[in-house]
Amino acid sequence: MSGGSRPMSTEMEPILNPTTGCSPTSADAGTVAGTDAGAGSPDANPTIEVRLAPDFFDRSIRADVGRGLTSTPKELPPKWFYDDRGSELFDRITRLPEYYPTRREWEILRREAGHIADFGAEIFIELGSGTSEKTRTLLDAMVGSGLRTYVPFDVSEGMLSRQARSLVDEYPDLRVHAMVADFEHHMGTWPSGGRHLVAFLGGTIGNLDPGERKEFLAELVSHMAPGDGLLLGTDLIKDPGRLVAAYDDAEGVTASFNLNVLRVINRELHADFDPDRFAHRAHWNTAEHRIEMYLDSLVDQRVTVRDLGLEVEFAAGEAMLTEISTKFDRAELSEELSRAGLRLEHFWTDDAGDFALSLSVMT
Ligand code: SAH
Ligand code: AVI
Repeated sequence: MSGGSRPMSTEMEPILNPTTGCSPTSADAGTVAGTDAGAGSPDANPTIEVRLAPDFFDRSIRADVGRGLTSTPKELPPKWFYDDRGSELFDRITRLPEYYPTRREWEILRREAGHIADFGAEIFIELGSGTSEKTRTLLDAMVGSGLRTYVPFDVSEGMLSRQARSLVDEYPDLRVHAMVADFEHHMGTWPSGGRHLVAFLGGTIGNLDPGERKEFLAELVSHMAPGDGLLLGTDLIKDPGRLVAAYDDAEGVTASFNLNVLRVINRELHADFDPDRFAHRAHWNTAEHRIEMYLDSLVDQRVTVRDLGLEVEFAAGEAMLTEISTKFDRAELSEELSRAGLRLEHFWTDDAGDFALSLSVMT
């Protein structure tokens, strides 16, 4: 492994738990914390539980890239955007004038934090937590309403452990149990012992296709108890011009974010992608109501992925799909949730009606 910026960094070696093959570790000096996150007073340090097997990234990036580059049309899954550089670029995207979702969701969170705190969660899990920046608005309200444990859950270990460390300083009365894990594989491995609220913010559910969303919700619900809640951020269908601009900003930050996936593959699999020979493109697919991000090959070219023993031909103009970002309306969302066994209780939007935050409860 070369650079220190892959999603799971090597700064902190996981300590394997021999019974599970997983790795509960503490952020300081790698001692085993093994605390019961549901009881007792909070620790001075966060628990950082590494659920990913040590070869997780090697195995899954190989499988994903091998499959994606040999399919027609070619595609890559968005999970590989988020090495340290990708996470930083995403953070810059959230501040761009064209990228409204983060600001809009934050507006709703500020307005509804009291309502959400009234739900009375004792354990609050956030899937794909990233910087947990917006979440602090909720934590401020929830700590006074019985919240005992916050579980940020993300594949990006570097970002997650930095955030977990500052969260324990900011919220001394809260237990922080961070999980380095994949929501497509490790759902339900979080602490038990109280009412759960699972948050999935930012519209990340829209990065899954309909089949993946169905599987994701079914798996999630199978780990929830009646009365547990799902707090879900979803971007809404709107004028395609605004949507395309949000994914193709004037400064080119989204283009760098998209092209970064080629750098990740070059580093991790010894490939020789030349990012200057690809162009970022955002397309609104009306039928599927989603933005599709592509990398278009600018020339006829051959790319070698040494670790996979793979040579891949790209024709000039050939498009490779790197991300979908689905946009919803209330009726469709409510239907999808209800098919999964979740009853929509609240559907809040920002004043402009751009973004929705919903609270649904397992029946
Ligand atoms: N929730 C934050 C961050 C969204 S960016 C916000 O609203 O701003 C998407 C986040 O999901 C990234 O931090 C990325 O590392 C994480 N992520 C992507 N795929 C994941 C997966 N399969 N399992 C866990 N986390 C994932
Ligand atoms: C993380 N996810 C919700 C973002 C989105 O809007 O689909 C990722 C992103 N891709 C380009 N810009 C932002």
